[in-house]
Amino acid sequence: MAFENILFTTEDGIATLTFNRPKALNALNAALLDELSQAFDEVAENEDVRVLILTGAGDKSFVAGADITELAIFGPLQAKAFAHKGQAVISKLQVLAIPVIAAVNGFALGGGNEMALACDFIYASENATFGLPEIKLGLIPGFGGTQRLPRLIGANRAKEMIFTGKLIPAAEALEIGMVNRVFTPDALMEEALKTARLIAAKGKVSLRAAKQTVNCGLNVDLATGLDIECEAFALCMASEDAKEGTTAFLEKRKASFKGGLK
Ligand code: CO8
Repeated sequence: MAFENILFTTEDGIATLTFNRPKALNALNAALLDELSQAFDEVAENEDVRVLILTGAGDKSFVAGADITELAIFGPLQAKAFAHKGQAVISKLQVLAIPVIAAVNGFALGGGNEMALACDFIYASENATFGLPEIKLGLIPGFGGTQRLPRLIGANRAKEMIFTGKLIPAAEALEIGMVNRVFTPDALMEEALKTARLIAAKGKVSLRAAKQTVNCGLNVDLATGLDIECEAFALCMASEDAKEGTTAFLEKRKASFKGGLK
């Protein structure tokens, strides 16, 4: 499938997916969501992709939300179907086995903020702005924001953002723990790539196990989470990567991970 609303490239095991409707501040319309779904399938099927970075085309916006020109004429049933569609695509993103970094380079509003929340962590440029402004449209977040934001920053802070629709700058997003790090606009992509390269050099099996274990653990009690960790740890031990990593340490050399189970 040729993409018209996103750019999708892969280099040295790092895939970069760029939302590409800059005239509409990269708003999410149905066509873009279909392309995203396809791209996430391609990432999931391609064993050579080790890390995915999401960003927005242009210097003004990551994603300014769902496309309001489409959304404004929905009846309740169409709205429900569209919310389901967006949630399904964003859930597909969240369950990707590989690490995903959001490089937020401007507005990350509504569905755009919700997309970033489903990534493993967010880097932001100094000019980034976050928010769930749906309440100002007489709506509520519909792409997972009422669920993922409270889990990340706490119910009280999430409610304040959702009830007021207030937009917050990158520095505040950093302070409340929504964003991991903030860079100058020029440095953002290079820093995201730097971290992606650092991650991509690690063992494939242990990376996947680490992501899955953290994500599964967030939805269960501590004892169950610790059991999940034990099982995943044991699985890692069976990998070539674990053999290489421990041997390299003992031989006082840098590990060279190739991935793959024995
Ligand atoms: N949808 C469609 N077009 C958009 C959107 C959007 N979300 N955001 C911006 N645009 C368009 C503008 O209409 C404008 O187009 P044009 O040049 O043709 O007039 C162009 O992008 C540039 O925007 P502005 O001129 O407004 O740029 P400013 O710098 O003045 O303002 C803002 C930038 C503050 C980002 C402003 O555009 C804005 O407030 N946008 C809307 C933000 C918003 O409310 N987002 C939430 C949308 S709702 C949502 O995401 C719900 C998700 C769940 C859906 C559930 C299914 C039903």
